[in-house]
Amino acid sequence: MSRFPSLPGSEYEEDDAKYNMICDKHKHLLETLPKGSGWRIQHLYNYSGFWLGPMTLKSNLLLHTYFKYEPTDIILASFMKSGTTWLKALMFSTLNRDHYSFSNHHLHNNSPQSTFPYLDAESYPMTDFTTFSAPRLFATHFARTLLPACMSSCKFVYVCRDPKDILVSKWHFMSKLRSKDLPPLSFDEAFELFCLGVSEFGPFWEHVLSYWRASLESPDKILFLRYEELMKQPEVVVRKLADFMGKPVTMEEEKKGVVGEIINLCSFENLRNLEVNKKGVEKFGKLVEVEKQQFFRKGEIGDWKNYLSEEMKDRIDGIIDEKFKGSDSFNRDLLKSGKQLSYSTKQFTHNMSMNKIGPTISHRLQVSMKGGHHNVNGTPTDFKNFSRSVKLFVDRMLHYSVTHLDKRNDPINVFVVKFDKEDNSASCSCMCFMRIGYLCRHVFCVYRVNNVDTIPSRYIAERWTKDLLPKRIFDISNGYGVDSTPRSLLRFEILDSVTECVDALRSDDDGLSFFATRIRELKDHIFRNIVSNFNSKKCNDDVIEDLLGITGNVEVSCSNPEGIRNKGTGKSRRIGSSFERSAEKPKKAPRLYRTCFKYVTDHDSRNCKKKNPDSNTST
Ligand code: PAP
Repeated sequence: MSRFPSLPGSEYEEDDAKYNMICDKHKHLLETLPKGSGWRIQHLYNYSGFWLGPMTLKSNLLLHTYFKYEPTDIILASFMKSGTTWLKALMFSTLNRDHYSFSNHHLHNNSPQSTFPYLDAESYPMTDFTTFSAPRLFATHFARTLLPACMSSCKFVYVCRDPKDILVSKWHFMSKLRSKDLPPLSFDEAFELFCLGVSEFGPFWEHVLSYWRASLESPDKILFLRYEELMKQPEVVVRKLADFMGKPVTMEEEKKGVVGEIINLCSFENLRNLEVNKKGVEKFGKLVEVEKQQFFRKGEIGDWKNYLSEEMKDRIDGIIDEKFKGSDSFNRDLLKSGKQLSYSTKQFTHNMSMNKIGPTISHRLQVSMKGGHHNVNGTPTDFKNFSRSVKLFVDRMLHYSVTHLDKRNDPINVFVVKFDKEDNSASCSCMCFMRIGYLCRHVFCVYRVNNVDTIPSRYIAERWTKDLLPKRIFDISNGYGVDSTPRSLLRFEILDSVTECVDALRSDDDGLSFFATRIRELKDHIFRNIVSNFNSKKCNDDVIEDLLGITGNVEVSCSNPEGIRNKGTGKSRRIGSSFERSAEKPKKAPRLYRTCFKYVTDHDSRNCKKKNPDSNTST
């Protein structure tokens, strides 16, 4: 394993230290990761669920440490032998169509592989990509989950191909590159390895699904293309690519036939016959060299028929069906173009009509589901909306509007609850669970409607439950001002034990019912044998003695508490309580009566003696 020596204090010292750490990690991984048979070299290593060769594993570590992505980057992602060379040529010539004339094009003298770099072949020190102008193009065979998560803001073009053709193409390619020290790899062995998923950058299905799942998160960031679709309708795909890369084909260009020029330039026949692609080698990193002509073999759909028996075909198809079962809408449609509508597609249309979406929208959704909007003259926004709807469908999410009413039944607010019937998960637009960790009542409304009577375990906030915190926190001695008499301590101990048991058995129905039975038995026993004896012995006197600490035959007299003397007044007056004071009749404030011109509280103008001297005599 080559390490990178650096002079102490040099400006690269820190980087070199990082690189040496990567080397150590790489060495450790090679020693510890599960191994499988390689197609080109002896071993592949299973790293995070994907099979990689030792050098690609190292490139992956380097990528995570040194690659600085730009949000404008566009990445061509593919499983090996899915049409990367073709797509490289198409993407490069579509994006740079203003820079080169088609009669004297860059691709006439440079191979498609050299047009933009592979991220998987990077070695140390990594190429400086900062000089590339935006949008930068890169290619990778790494599954989406092996790329840095932050790259989710970049755009991805994912090209996929019938796995049976991939198997055949890859076997030919790898056989040519296979180390001379190893025995040749037979097609049967390659088939077996492919079916087991042991294949560079594989398993194939996990690779496809990694991008498919990412596309559900951000449908507008990943463009799915099929090799077969490209063969049948190249002009549609080129327009789609141009749109996606932010350089749509203009009317003027359409008139000039630019799309046709791009397709001809990148066609299999044209590229294969260019001198530049016939001779010489393509370098991948420092160690791998591939003859350029190896990238152009047959370029056909269905070459597998010449290699696979009926049984082999069924086995691969069965694996694909099985692996993509949970992703119905993706399913085989993405892999097989031009076939009859699959059962899942029909089911999809049916579901859409059940959801009161008419056949037109339903058809549009189908089209977008297959990765295109060309049949419906849709704009990119339409496409985005369709994809979103597809996502909703694919997610199997049911949407409920929960209306919040006031006392007069007027709506105050409407919340949208998304509910997944499969696993009873739900999310509400009020984000209550996200914010404070409790399910809101809107979700409970939906649960009630759907007869969900247990809260899914993921929503049970375990962080505050007693059994997860250190036991000593709940020790009675930590309580503030608690009664610590032996009897009280015993009572606490009993309650704690019961709570602990209930907490521990929280999600174990059998355990809970066992515990409930035992507790019931114990309770019956206590009430039958202990409490009844205890009660019969007790009389009023015992209770009084218990409460007041005196025997029942002592006379008990109670009197009101004595008043507190007012300091210094000498008067034996109790200070009234606030209640007594408020109950007292408030004294009237004296007022000046203009009739008698006195400050008085006992009369007013109606019964003033001065005004009415006889008032005393009147009744
Ligand atoms: P890679 O993964 O090594 O980069 P990749 O370019 O993805 O290889 O796939 C090579 C396949 O694409 C070959 O298929 P085959 O073995 O079945 O023939 C190759 O012939 C085919 N191919 C290359 N360029 C083109 C093209 N311009 N048009 C159609 N197919 C092409």
